[in-house]
Amino acid sequence: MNLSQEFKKVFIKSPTKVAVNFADKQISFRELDFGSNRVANGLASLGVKKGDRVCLFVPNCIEFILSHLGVLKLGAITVPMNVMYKGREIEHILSNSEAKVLITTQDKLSLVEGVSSRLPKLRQIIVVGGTSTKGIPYEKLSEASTEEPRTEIEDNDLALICYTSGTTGRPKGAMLTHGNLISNSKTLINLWEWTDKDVFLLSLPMTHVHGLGVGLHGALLTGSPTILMEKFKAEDALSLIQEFKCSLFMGVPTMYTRFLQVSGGKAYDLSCMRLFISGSAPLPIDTFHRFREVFGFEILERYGMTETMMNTSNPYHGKRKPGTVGLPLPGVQARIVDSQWGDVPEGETGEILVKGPNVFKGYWNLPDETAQAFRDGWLKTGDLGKKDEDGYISIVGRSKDLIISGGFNVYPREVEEVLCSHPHVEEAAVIGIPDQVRGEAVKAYVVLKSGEKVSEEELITFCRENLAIFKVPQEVEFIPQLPRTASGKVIVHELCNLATSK
Ligand code: MLC
Ligand code: AMP
Repeated sequence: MNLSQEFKKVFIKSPTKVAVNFADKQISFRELDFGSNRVANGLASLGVKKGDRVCLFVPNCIEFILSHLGVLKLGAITVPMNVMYKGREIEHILSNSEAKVLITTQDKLSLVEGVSSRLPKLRQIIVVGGTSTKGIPYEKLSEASTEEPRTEIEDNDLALICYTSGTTGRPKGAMLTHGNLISNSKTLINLWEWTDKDVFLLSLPMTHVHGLGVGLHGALLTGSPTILMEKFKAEDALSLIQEFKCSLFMGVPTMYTRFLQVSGGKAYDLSCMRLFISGSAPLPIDTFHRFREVFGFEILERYGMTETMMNTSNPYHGKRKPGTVGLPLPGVQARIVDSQWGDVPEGETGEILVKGPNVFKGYWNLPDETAQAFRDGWLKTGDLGKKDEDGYISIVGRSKDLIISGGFNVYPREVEEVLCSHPHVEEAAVIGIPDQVRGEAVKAYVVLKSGEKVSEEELITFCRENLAIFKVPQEVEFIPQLPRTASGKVIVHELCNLATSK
């Protein structure tokens, strides 16, 4: 069983039906099938083989989908890369994944060229759109044959490597197999009663598992048309729902906050909608209630992570409890344990562990980190949760050092490393502070080298040059020294107290 075979069953059932609508372009399921065969054959002619990594550094567009499907058909592995990433981040992902081919857009070429001399494994750069004479134009791929490639691909073969969880300062590549992705998608499709009658609005970036694994794959496995947006904008999303009679939407909590900020939002006719789903970050209870008041829908909240796809979901028919992420998905086991590895009683907080066919194979090329992520076959999520009397799980915090801003993960260590690479910075510590719209924002405490001077703006600009925008500190505060324990560890809660006392 592999994703391409599973998609194919749908493609041949409704070949002429619109599969994706993007801006003024439409593509049918047959065109997706044939177009992705062309990409696969084009990539094969460049030497891409089963198991090779192909990095997609492209915003949401039809070429992204064709490229991803083409990569899968060859048995190669898609490495999606957030288009907000800057040189340092790009270099790490391309280098660590040893990607053979990079597919990108013309406006990203200068960023890529800045690092490509240090990437000996990167053989080809394919450029979508534009008129650049650099790289291979994407159109060249679409000149290849439409014949279906013949590759043996098994459940346990890798389909995706998604970079996440840089607790060590550098993101790690989570390896997801065809089996992981198919089993999880099918479970969600059944649970959420997703069918080919649905029309799906996809505005999440397809460079993360929420947009790609849950969103796009779900639509392709059900045969429901996808109305694709390059980027989320609340007013545009509401207009598209109305225009295309969408029935299904998935978003991060920030998107729901933005919907509620649309003036005259109530005037949109959303009677075609069946289900609004939220995940990737905690949905504030107030947002759940206000969304019901204004738009008349109870948002269904679920919980997942890159390493596992989805773990729990509120029910489709039963009670959706705000502030909870619902029940473990069918086939997924979840435990909540204390530090002694014992299950905590109902209502008490512990770390959430998960086990099931959704759980990833490990971190690419990092056997030690992979081993540390598991214990006795259970994945340690680093999320702290508790169960109520009905078994619904609430996420109450995290034991891992993580900030989630707008649904994107920020690992303090990575930001601290960038700050410390500034010539005037002695040391830095980064924390998450509450943010009305994005849930959390990044704040940095910085100690300057003796006698040096640099302004908050200069450091923010420096971070903007080196980090994706969502990782850039919103505030930088200069302090004479960082609070530390006797053993030299930064006392994060003291910094948090300092931030809240402001
Ligand atoms: C955007 N900007 C941000 C930002 N996001 N700045 C700081 N933090 C962020 N998180 C910048 C933009 O570059 C822009 O800058 C300005 O803010 C306004 O951008 P916007 O797009 O209009 O922002 P906003 O309305 O706040 O919406 C942001 C968003 C985006 C929600 C569309 O954050 C987003 O796409 N999030 C999705 C994250 C996601 O898919 N996560 C899934 C991970 S998988 P300027 O300078 O141009 O004005 C996972 C597993 C699971 O977690 O369970 O799903
Ligand atoms: P990522 O590594 O980007 O996949 O992010 C995964 C993390 O996002 C999880 O470990 C949780 O901390 C968080 N997360 C995902 N969904 C939810 C949710 N519904 N509520 C709270 N946190 C969530």
